Amino acid sequence: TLTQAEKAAVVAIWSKASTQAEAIGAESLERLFTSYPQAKTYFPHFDLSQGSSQLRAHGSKVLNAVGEAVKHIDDISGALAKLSELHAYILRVDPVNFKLLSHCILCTVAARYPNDFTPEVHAAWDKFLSSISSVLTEKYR
Ligand code: ZNH
Repeated sequence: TLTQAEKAAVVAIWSKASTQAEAIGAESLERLFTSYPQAKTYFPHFDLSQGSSQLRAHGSKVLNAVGEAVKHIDDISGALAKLSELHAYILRVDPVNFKLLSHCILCTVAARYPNDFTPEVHAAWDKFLSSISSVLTEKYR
């Protein structure tokens, strides 16, 4: 679980990033599909070219879910319960991909807010994104 200081670091960056949710989400997905093309196999029905409307719409959904987790930082598993079921029972995304996407979100946020992205903030976001990934993969069997 996150310490008070880590929670504060996550909330502080989110207060800036939330206004850019769609752009950050789309860029994170672009980084994911460019660096790890195997992740594209989950989106055969999407136009994944850079800046496509589907990429932006999906990026926005993913980052808004991250925002829900920030809002309910003391109950991430409650906040994302429905999404957890979707990913475990219906989408069946290989859990490896959650680490890759988390890494891409981290890079995107770091690139946008370089001055805010201290080692402590980096560590806090890394831990926070890991918690989200754990929640989204906890119902797998
Ligand atoms: Zn996921 C979907 C979130 C990861 C794949 N997602 C989704 C959604 C959301 C999310 C919000 C929407 C839902 C509805 O609509 O209801 N994810 C998320 C998050 C994360 C994720 C937060 C982390 C961080 N995913 C992921 C991964 C993958 C995925 C890693 C792979 C690679 N998702 C997915 C898919 C889908 C989703 C495929 C479906 C899409 C469509 O639309 O079709």
